[in-house]
Amino acid sequence: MSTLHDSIFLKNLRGEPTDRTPIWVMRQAGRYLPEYMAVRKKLSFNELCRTPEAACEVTMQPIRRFGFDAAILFSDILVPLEPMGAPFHFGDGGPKLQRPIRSEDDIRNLNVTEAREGTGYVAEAIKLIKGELGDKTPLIGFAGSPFTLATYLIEGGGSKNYENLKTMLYSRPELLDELMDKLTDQIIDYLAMQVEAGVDAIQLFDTWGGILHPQDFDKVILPRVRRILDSLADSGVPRIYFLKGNAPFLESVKTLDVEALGMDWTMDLSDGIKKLPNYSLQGNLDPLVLYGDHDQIRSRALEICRKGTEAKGHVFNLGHGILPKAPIAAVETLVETVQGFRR
Ligand code: 1CP
Repeated sequence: MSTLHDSIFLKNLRGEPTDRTPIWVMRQAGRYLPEYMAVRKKLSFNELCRTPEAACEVTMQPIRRFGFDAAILFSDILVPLEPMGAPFHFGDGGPKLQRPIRSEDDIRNLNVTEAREGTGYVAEAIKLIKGELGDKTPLIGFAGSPFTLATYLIEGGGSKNYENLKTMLYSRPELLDELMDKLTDQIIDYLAMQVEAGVDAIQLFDTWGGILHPQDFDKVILPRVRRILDSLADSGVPRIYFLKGNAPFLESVKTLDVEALGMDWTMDLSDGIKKLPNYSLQGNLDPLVLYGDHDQIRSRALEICRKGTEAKGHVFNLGHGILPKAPIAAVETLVETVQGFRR
């Protein structure tokens, strides 16, 4: 049986030497791709996530077009919430929960369910994608962190000030704890299902974890993230924790047993490497650089590649998801530049 052992993406996560820097980008399957928009004309976002053949097709689109060094399962962090009893839909303004989850009763009524029953279509998509990718390109599975999911549940969608969540934190912290524990249990089972279905790495997305004071981060977020990462410690699958805005939290994050940490663009990569010598790092180009001219894209990407050679391992990525208006030609220049760099 051939394996993906030689994948430069997996090697960098494990901290093994490679002659070039692997690249994938967050949200690489999505609205900036005309072939994705063509699929979306026929299927709603929810239908797309729930139809394994279609999810497989859009997962493959950026791999075929750009030759990224890793694929990421096409789905969304909110997908496991529906079987828990929190259905949502996606409009132009992003995700909207049918009803926000705020009261004690709302939280008590959420059910931790068998991932294989509630979201078996995700496991099926993974098996199809693995069949398409073969042993050339590894597949990343993922979940949202309990806190980032809690922001969507409590606010009912995206939010600016997180008023409802913070009101709960500062008036009924035990309620927030209860919600966080349920989400943690659900995510552990959901990720175990993905590993069993065949993903080669997992990423935990904590997009909004950076909105708390460090003390609250330590109390509310860190123990749950630790429990999720530890549940995968013996799986043999490398783990990436992406905490957007992680700079004020590095002392806490450094206590996690995890192979790699995602970095956004607000911290210099060399600074991150100095502070996190024992971790592989992933990042950290500002996604908006793709809106600039191509000399800027090349020089900024190369600077990150050079700095990354000092890390235990380095996977090139944007510091957050690619935006819908990113020009295709800019992504081509980025991939050529990073894949052309030699360490
Ligand atoms: O209209 C459409 O076609 C939907 C647009 C879209 C897409 C392409 C959404 C809605 N989600 C996705 C895919 C997606 N989302 C992936 C697929 C794999 C990939 O290519 O990377 C992943 C990993 C996510 C994860 C996700 N969803 C996060 C965490 C990462 C991040 O970018 O911060 C978050 C916060 C979401 C919520 C979400 N889903 C969709 C949107 C537009 C949003 C963000 C809304 C907001 O800003 O609050």
